[in-house]
Amino acid sequence: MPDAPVPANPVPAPLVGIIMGSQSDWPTMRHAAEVLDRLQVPNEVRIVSAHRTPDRLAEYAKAARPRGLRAIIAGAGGAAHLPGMCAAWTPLPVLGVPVESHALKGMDSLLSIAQMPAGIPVGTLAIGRAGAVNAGLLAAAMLATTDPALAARLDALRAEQTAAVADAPAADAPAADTPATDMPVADMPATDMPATDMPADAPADPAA
Ligand code: RP5
Repeated sequence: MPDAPVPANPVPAPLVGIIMGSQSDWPTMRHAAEVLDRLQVPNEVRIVSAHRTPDRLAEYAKAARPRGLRAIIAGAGGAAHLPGMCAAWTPLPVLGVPVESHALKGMDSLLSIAQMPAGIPVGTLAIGRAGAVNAGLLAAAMLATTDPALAARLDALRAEQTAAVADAPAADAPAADTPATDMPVADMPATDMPATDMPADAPADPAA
């Protein structure tokens, strides 16, 4: 009996799970996925709401470590209980990204995620895009402690970032929403390895 054909480019199992409470969080959380893709860290994205889909959250978080995930990035806005509830269901490190809310500009999200009572930690990042980018970088740095190739890619990314900083400001530079010192992840060349596992229940790309 002939052997089953081996796929030419098998999709690597995800190591980082990116979850968010709502489709409306995706414009923020996509930055975490982009950083992980750039660093060739296999990742997956899901909408998992602590209050609208509580059973989905419990199932996702409890299965995360047995499935091989090594860290979870959870983004939410407003009451923002998703990261804390996720951390309650899994021993994996959970990184929380406060999504900017309309009512309180993300201060509600930030305080809700940061102020976990002692015993169940959530590593809290900055509000919005900066937090999502840094959550991706931090998850990668955690994995890089046991992955020298990934550590080298992280070093290269930092060197690239350093090299992109001009000595002096350009007088005619256009005003930008994104500070020039922010990591230009969106401008970076895509890797030839699509790391993101984007299933049917993943957030839709608003640009698509
Ligand atoms: C949270 O409520 C989500 O994380 C989102 O940031 C916020 C608003 O959700 P939508 O009403 O836009 O779905 O659960």
